[in-house]
Amino acid sequence: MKIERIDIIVTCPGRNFVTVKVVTSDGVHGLGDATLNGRELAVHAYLQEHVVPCLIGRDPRNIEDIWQYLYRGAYWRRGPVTMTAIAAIDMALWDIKGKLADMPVYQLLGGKSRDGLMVYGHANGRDHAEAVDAVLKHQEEGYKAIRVQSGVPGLEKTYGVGKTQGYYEPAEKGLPPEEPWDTALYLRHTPELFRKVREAVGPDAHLLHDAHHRLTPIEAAQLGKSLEPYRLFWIEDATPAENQESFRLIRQHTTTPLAVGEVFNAIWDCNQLIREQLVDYIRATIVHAGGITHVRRIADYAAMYQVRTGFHGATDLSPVCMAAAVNFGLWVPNFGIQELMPHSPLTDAVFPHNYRFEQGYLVMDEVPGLGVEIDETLAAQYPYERAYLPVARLRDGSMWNW
Ligand code: KDG
Ligand code: MG
Repeated sequence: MKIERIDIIVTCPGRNFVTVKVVTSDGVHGLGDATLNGRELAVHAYLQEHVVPCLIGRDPRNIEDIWQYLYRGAYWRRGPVTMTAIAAIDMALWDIKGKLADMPVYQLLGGKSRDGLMVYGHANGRDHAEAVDAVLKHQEEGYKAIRVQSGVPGLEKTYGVGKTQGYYEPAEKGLPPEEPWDTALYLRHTPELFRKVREAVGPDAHLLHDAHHRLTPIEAAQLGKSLEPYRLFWIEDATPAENQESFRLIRQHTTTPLAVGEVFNAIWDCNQLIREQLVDYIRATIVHAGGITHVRRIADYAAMYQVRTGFHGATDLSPVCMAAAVNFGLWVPNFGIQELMPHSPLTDAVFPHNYRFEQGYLVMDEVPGLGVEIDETLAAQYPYERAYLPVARLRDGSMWNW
């Protein structure tokens, strides 16, 4: 059996997605997500120019060898563009293997460890009252775990607060919008937000919060400490993790659990964080961290240190990635939680999939492969549109982490 053709499909049903379709000489095909928010066409070019020509004629069943070929063989290792391209091919090959075996990918990984993946939804509001309402609405919908983000008085825009309720999409068409940021205001208002939310939801709901890389380590420590009375499930991306050691300082000051890694692309990005147990949840995800083959290594390594998974699942991760995450999460022994930002109905129509939300969990049936397809005719009606994530600036105009 040989890889006969690889198509790279770019579509924008409301937001951009890049999808790889690997077609074999046996007529079986597999899909992989290759979407890198705001840098979509860089991955497209990497695949088109540097990956696809090398794979035609290879045996698609040799997933490990193809992974090593693309990683070691590039000489230039790691980086989000490379690892997203590798991930897309890897996902598609697992999809093919599942279809060949007539089994879901979770069966190939070792079978089910659980019936469903507990997910967290995104409650947000322009102010605390709106955020509390959104949390209660999520509870009614069956969510057991809810991430809470609120507007901060004095800041015209805040990370995580959508233009419309129920759907959050940070990327905007055109060039990157600029947003102001003020750490002092945020640190003052966030404990009050969680005091109100905990009071409204009662003791059972799992509450999460994303600091989105905005804080220095000592500020993150202050936030963690101030949120301890409200028993958060985690604080996410408390500080940028290029310097993995910086999490030690946060850890020394707070027992609020920590999650990090949605921008990681290799096991090396989390090596020290896991080994020194500086975090509780690792968010490196299938599309941006080298696919199922590599994320499995990260999860196994994390399991040795009682670090659990908490994969990224924002709207820029396509239903193809979500299908892979559901298969992975059904198997992985050290599963923690899965992020779920539902896609728009149009995106769901472009990518018909088997996974679904039931009573706070993501579940899927025993279908072959990843359990996701692409409607290419519909996808073709929505061509690529340039879009970027915003950038952040402090009050004095300095660039900050968005
Ligand atoms: O592309 C960036 C988004 O995926 C990111 O801003 C979303 O932080 C995010 C999250 O936790 O979902
Ligand atoms: Mg995040």
